[in-house]
Amino acid sequence: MKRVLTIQDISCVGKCSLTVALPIISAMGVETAVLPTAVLSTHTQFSGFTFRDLTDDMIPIADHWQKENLTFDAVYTGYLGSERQIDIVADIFGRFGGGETKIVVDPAMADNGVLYKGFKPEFPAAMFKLCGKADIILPNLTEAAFMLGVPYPGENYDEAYIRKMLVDLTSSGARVSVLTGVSFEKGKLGVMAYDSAAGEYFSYFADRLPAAFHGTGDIFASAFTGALSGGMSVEDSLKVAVDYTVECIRVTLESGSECWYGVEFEKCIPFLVKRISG
Ligand code: PXL
Repeated sequence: MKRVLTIQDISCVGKCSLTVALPIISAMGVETAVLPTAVLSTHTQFSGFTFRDLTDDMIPIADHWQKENLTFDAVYTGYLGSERQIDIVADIFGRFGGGETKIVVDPAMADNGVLYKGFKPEFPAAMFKLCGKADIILPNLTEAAFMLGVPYPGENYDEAYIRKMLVDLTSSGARVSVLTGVSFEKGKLGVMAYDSAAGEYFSYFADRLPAAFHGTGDIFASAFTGALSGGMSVEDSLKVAVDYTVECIRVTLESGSECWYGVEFEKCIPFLVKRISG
């Protein structure tokens, strides 16, 4: 059985990070080991959340796994709360990466042109360095702009702009860069990717639905990692992740019982399982 390690926080309520990665990757038939970086009562878009930092537990946990000779088919990181956690994650990549193990970094730290609450302006540069240790990185346009130190383009860009951004992202050292939430045509939304080893671009779009929900980036990254570690190509894994994310948004809109902090990804797990079964 394939085994993924995912490193991110537990937001007890909020339909993001580990409460999304665990069910999605497990449902895809991949064992999901977790390294929780912190426990929050909710994600940071709520006000008044509690925060228990688990940074000091990360190295002892990794030490134990090494003693047990555990290995992973992929290591996938999402929201990380501090530069110290980034340094520890880089160390963990060194211990468990290499060979056939795929490293996936979702630099979850910003959206809609702004950094999430609590991040200092220096944080994106540290995250960009971590991206350099990844096989595949999955930023949205805001995160890419922060890491590259360029203004957030909003909706004012064309394909040439995105291609350049993708190439610039691989200057970190990441082999494949993926930009999420890209649109070149009214009514369409999707992803564009660049494989720096092959010098090839790839894109995949779906119908844009009339709503945006928090947490869909984590759903996308989890479905992508599950598909990739299950043996699919990067391109096919991106298609699965786009299709699943769009289905989650569609079902949530249809249900009429939308909650502001997330989509009804749970209802769409049968769709996902069917989608990867061919
Ligand atoms: O969805 C990304 C995410 C993960 N974890 C925490 C967050 C957020 C986004 O706001 O606050 C704690």
